[in-house]
Amino acid sequence: MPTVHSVTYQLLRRQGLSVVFGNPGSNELPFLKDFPEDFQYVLGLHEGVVVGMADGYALASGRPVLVNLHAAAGTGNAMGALTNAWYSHSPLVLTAGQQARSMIGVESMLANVDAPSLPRPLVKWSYEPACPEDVPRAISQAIHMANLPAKGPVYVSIPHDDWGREVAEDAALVTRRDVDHAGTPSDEQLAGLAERLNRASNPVLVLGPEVDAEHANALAVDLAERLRMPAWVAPSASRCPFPTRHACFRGVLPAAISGISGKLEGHDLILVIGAPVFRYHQYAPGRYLPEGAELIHLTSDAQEAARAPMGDALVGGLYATLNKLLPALRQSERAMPEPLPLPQPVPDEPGRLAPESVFDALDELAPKDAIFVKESTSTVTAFWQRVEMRQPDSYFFPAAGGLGFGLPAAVGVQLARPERQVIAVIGDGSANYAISALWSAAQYGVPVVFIILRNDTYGALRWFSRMLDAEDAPGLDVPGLDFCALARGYGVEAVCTDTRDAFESALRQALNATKPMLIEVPTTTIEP
Ligand code: TPP
Repeated sequence: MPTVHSVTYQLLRRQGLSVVFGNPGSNELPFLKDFPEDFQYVLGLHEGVVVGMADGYALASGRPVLVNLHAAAGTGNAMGALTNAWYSHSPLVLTAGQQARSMIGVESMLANVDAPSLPRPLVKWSYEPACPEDVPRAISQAIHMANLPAKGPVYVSIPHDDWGREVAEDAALVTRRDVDHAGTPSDEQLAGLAERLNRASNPVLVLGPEVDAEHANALAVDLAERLRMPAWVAPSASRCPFPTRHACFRGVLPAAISGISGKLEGHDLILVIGAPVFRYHQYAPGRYLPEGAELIHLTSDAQEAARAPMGDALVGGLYATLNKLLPALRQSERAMPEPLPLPQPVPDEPGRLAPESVFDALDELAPKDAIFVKESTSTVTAFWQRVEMRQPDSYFFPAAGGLGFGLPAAVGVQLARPERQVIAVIGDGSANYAISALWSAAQYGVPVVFIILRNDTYGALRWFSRMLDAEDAPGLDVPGLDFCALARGYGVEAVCTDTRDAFESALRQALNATKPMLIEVPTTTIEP
């Protein structure tokens, strides 16, 4: 007779979830027992690292990924990382081991009391099967829920005495299911959309992470060229949806209400694709839209569409929608936007590089298809200005701003995309939240180049402290960290470089290496 264990592994294999990111405890051992040889277990030393690695893997592969956490304590440790996975629409299938069924009620050690409530509201669906026989079906439901638009994390709690239970032959039917999404706008909806775009005299495009996730970047370029309109990246960018040296590219919009309407002043139609409207951050109230502008929002996320405070929305598959829309658009005769000027070099200081100088070196030396995982909050603008990104999946930044994403996500992205070099650019503040990801990189031989920008401070918070008139706030500096020592402690080779020449030569060496390397760079502070 098949068991919960055998049918579940059959299901995971059939659905392509054969890489398991986890950190085990006793509740999880019956699931991990007889771990099949065609599966890979990737151990993270903290659940924030486990979810961060899985998040990177899911974002870079576009596929659901299995995570195995330890009961309530493990789930709790994972929650910070889940904020990013939730906002990046990462299809994570989180499972957590539960106490044996008969021991949950008495709240024995490791009982996850009210398990389905624990990860809410950072999951799309959360469940503990009512009986052992329902476990494979529940995991199947979790996989399909995670992967249907809008994608996102889901959670299943599984009592550890369920795995050995026998199930009926028909339980295996669940392993052979395909559940697909098919949603494009109707011909009338498309004609209406095309009419509004064709009629606009000065339209502007705002692109979000879903464009990159759907690999609709080239369609976005066609659209910008067809209507000869500037293309902005939506605020709080977690991915790069548009080639950054294209003439239409304008950069990332500021994450403030007044800042956005200021930048979009003069446009009569704002077309937002694959982003929330909008993901604000700084409190700078003002008008949502510039005078005379209307806004149209295309997204696959019904919640994003419904919660926007302005504009009309069309909910559907972005790739399919753009593909059908483009032939209905007239070629505009407006002048093409002028390309942005390239920024000037910035001089280094003795013993400290300017972050701009680090980015210029990266732009020159990194492979043209490198993938950047970025988590240095004060250098976001400088990075987008200086490092050219051309292809889909070239940039990942924590989608909820939750630090501790960068180091582990870089490991997960590199595992998912071994054919492209991953370069992690991480601040010295950010690096500490999930530093043990270095151990996973070393143990699994994942050749990420880690660059730590050491400005000895929480740079972005220093800037915020001036904005919020709180410059005397304590706890904003992080002196005395030695990342080379930390990296070596976790088994990663490391070097500290304080001149541009030394950095370039370390970078060349790291790019040629077949194992991870960390480069610590003392840097000056800059404005975000
Ligand atoms: N804790 C978490 C988990 N996430 C956060 N975003 C913060 C705290 C608040 N925070 C935002 S930016 C920042 C902090 C602590 C500073 C990050 O410093 P660093 O990585 O050195 O980058 P820099 O701003 O100096 O470029």
